[in-house]
Amino acid sequence: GDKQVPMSNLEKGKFVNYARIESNLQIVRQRLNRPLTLAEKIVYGHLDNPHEQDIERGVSYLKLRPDRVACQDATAQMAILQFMSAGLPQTAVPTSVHCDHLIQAQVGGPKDLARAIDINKEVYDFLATACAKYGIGFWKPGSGIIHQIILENYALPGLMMIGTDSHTPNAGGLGMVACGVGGADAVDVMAGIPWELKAPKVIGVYLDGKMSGWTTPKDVILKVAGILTVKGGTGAIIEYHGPGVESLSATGMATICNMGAEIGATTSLFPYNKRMSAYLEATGRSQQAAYAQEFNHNLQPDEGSEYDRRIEINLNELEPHINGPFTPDLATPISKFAEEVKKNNWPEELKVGLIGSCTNSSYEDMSRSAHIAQEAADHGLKTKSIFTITPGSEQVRATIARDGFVDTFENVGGVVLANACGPCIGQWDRQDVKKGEVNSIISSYNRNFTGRNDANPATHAFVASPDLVTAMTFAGSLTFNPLTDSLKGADGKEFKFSDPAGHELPSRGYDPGENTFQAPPEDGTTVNVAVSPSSDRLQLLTPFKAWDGQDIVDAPVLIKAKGKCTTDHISAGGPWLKYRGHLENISQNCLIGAINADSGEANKVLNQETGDFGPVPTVGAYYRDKNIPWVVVGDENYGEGSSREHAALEPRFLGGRAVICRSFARIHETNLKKQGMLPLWFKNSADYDKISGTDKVSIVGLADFKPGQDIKVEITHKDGSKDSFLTTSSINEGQWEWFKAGSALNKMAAAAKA
Ligand code: MIC
Ligand code: SF4
Repeated sequence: GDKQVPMSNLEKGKFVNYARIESNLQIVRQRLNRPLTLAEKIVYGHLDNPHEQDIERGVSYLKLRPDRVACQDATAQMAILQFMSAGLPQTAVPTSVHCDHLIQAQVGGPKDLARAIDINKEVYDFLATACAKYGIGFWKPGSGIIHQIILENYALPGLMMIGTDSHTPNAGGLGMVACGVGGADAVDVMAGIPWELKAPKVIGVYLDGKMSGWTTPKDVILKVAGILTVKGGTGAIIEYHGPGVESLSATGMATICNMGAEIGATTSLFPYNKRMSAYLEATGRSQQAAYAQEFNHNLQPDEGSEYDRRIEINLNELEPHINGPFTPDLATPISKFAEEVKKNNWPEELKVGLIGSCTNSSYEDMSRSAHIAQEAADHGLKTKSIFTITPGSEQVRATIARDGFVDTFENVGGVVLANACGPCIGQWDRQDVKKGEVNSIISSYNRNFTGRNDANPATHAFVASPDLVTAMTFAGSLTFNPLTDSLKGADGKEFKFSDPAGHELPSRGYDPGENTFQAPPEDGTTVNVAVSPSSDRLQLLTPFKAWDGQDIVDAPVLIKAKGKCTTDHISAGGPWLKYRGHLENISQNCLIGAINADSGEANKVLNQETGDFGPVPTVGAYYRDKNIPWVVVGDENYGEGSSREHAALEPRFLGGRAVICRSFARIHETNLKKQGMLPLWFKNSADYDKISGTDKVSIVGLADFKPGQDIKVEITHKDGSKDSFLTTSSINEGQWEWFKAGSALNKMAAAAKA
């Protein structure tokens, strides 16, 4: 029925639209005439035009109408700057902004937060006023990490959300199709334009058995990451199902969905169940839980629906895993880990254990870690490694403070950091080791790319469940296996940890803590959004130049990147986050982490005009100022990781025109297209070896290009000899228009004028 159930307790007059899903599915079912997976039901339930939309998994581009948009502070600045250029009075769908990425961990929660509010005042003011003006809910610094706040307040079964952060899929723990996107995609939806997504394939993960002991939901995804690898989920939604699902809490399911980002999945999803309704009720949404129950037929996969690939995991047999170093898909079961540490010469001493982050900071996670810490304390132990705890939200922080877990952590030497991303995104003033010193850390976070947490490329970062992280900090060693090994208590007696136990939900209910939400005023039209021309943090955007209709001729290869080139390599986090609203300034970090395939070095490339070597951004800007277009060459899964569109905006700003790779990560490929860059795929992957950083390339036949066609690339080597190869692309008609206009935003502006 057309019930009026609010989408959240914070937004007036916005209602859950299950009726649209129902009617869309009636149409789609008639057309497809086959059983549908859960992912398909929700995705097709949000089609803009269910009658005419082509629907072929892995092939068609779908036009979708998401229910909401979420942005975090490090990506919202660029998204809002772009939205401002669209000149609209309000966002077309409910939107929220979350201040979480810009808070550096130094000494502990309250002091770090106060310092961040001071240092980032200009940016927070900009975001707060823009949110008020455009009708966006604003979550102040200290409120918590975007994905935790979304789960607590906005995520709902069957709805669809896009978010300018790659871990947006966290909301799949409540049965929502939630996808990470670049800012420009978010702007489309905020401006009332449908969101475009290649119809996802669906990978089914069948969970059998029951979770117990030291095994946690985190281990499900660590295992899946080992199976699928960092690019195995590309273009697919991962749909979990089977009897094992019942043994997972909603927040545990969220952990699994969150880290689907690490395997490139479009999103991950669980069918609606009792554990979800329990979480909805605990977070003040009984009405929504009841409505979802009524709608349950559309929140489960159809009997007989088919997956593009099927994986089976028996939870009875699943061991805890530790993944890493340097990549989240290097999965090792705990029983083999000590052996691997020795074999690979990974530094055995564990310097730091970090729990929390958007992946693992639920009440349940914290209660299990506190249980482990208390047991160690009962044996008179303090942690041997540094131990940090980041609560995911103010609500989790207040609740674990009330219930005594904060005391437990602090008693054993733990430091409770601000409710924010902190060390997860390199916002960490780490003092215990020097840059360049080889060392190991382990976290309950999700990614562990080189240099991510502390900007030290010699740090070996591992990821595991909060349970393992907590236990290992008491041993101070990577070779400790709490399932089998003992520790010596203060009394000299050996003891073994018992199985961790925790609480899915707080028995006394959540304590909301401080109110950190700013609702937009009824009418924001008179609010003034200020961007100072002299600011080094914020800069209004200047439109990129439209394409001149000519081929790209003799463009130097700025860098041929070797191996893993994530968005952390292309646009690093940590200290650079402060320039996320200032394109010119942040462009100084463009590709500085990428490894030059010709030399094996980072941030040193040949300037083909002068013959000198220089930093990547300097050489890029040199070419730009001489009107010389340039290109980047990359390997597999280029742009893996973050949704940050800066990784596409920066090369474009510095005069880049194309990126030629063996393969791309989904969000980054779209971000490049949006900003008027050409993402081209080597048709024959071996052609990567034909090209070097001393070559010039011409991209030919562009004037006659039609989507679907190959694009020819001609190379001139340094010695004058020539080569050529073909590239493919996933550019469709609409996206080709973006390239021609110079960017998607230019195209939108032109359409608005017409
Ligand atoms: C990350 O985990 O890498 C981030 C920082 O949250 C990014 C977003 C960003 O770069 O601002 C992400 O995951 O998309
Ligand atoms: Fe923040 Fe880390 Fe989560 Fe990204 S992965 S949103 S940086 S906590």
